[in-house]
Amino acid sequence: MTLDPETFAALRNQVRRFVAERLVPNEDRVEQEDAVPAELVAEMKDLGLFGMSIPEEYGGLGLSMVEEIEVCFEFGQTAAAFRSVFGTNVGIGSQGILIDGTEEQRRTWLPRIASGEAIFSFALTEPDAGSDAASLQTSAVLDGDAYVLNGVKRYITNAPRAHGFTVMARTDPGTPGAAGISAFIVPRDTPGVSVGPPDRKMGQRGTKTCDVIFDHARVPASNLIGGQPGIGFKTAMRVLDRGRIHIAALAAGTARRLLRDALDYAATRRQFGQPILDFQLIQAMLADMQAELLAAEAMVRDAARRYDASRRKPDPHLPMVAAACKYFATEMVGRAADRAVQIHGGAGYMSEYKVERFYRDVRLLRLYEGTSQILQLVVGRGLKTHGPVPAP
Ligand code: COS
Repeated sequence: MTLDPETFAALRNQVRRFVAERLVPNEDRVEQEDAVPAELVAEMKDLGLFGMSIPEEYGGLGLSMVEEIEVCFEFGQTAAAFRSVFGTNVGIGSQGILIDGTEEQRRTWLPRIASGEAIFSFALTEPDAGSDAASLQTSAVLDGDAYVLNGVKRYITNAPRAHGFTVMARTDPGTPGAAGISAFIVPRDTPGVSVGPPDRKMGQRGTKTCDVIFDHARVPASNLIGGQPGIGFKTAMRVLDRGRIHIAALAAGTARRLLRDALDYAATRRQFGQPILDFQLIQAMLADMQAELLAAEAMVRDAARRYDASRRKPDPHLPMVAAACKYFATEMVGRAADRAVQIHGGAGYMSEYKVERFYRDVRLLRLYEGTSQILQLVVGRGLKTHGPVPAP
């Protein structure tokens, strides 16, 4: 789905104003309180952000990927916690249901996810299954008309406030690896489902992650995503292909903010009798930030176009495109944050300057939804199987 250009331009301008006028001024508050203020969450719901990727027929805004990444570019320009409030609803929490769910599952869950009434999380990672997702051990055993889930999921974003989870679990203990895995919709109020204490993290204050524990949790068999066991790993991988483009856009957005902050600082900070912006070694760092930012934005836009096209005609190169895009953009924003701190000098190490916070916040982008090394592997394997990604 794509909005008409005028409607989308209006939405993007609204988001841009919301970020500049409502979110940026509240960044310090989020850092201090380790929470996103409730009134801002309500405003995000009113803007329709929780359902931006969900088709209109299920109550969402129905943005295409090409449109969604433009919203991500805007949200990247403020503290990561704001996007995280609705990030799992838009991405990894809902997309399994949309991509592979039955029509009944979509109609039951997507409208609540789109409105923000239900917060949904994606539960794949376990204590002993991170990058090697296909080795997950959470079990789901069929017992009459229900599956009984047992296991622990780790570092699950938005789990402390979630109303439901898409959970990958092993339905066939005799089949190791990906083929024995199925995906389920698990409401938080299912007896036997509990969450651990919030994790303490390096950065991204205001975002929430924790363990999710399944102790003989009975889930109706009708909550098996797609109604078919054994396809859950592929569902998870498709969800992550999409999520990786979304995260890449976020990384590019944050690099834009870092460039702005570094440029402003360099223009006002004076040393040796002149603004440090006049020094060529400072200009070189800014030029590298600018060049790499332009490359990442172009790459994300290309990946999003390919994603939308792949919805109409499957593209075997898409996992490589998504992986390469997240790999480049998230590594790029790591370099951008490092340069921004360097340009700030000693001030860049101090908490009152925003670059110190972004430096910690962006570190996560190279880890979640596929580490840089797993993404290299996806591209490398793809090259062996499918050859290079064709030119656009
Ligand atoms: N789309 C559709 N199907 C996919 C796919 C994709 N993007 N990627 C893999 N598959 C399919 C494969 O085609 C294979 O199917 P067949 O057995 O029918 O051929 C199956 O899934 C298993 O794939 P593969 O053999 O590549 O699995 P591996 O165990 O080797 O793992 C990696 C592949 C490492 C790439 C995967 O485990 C991964 O992405 N790990 C990172 C997990 C992650 O990002 N975690 C973050 C959690 S969210 S914060």
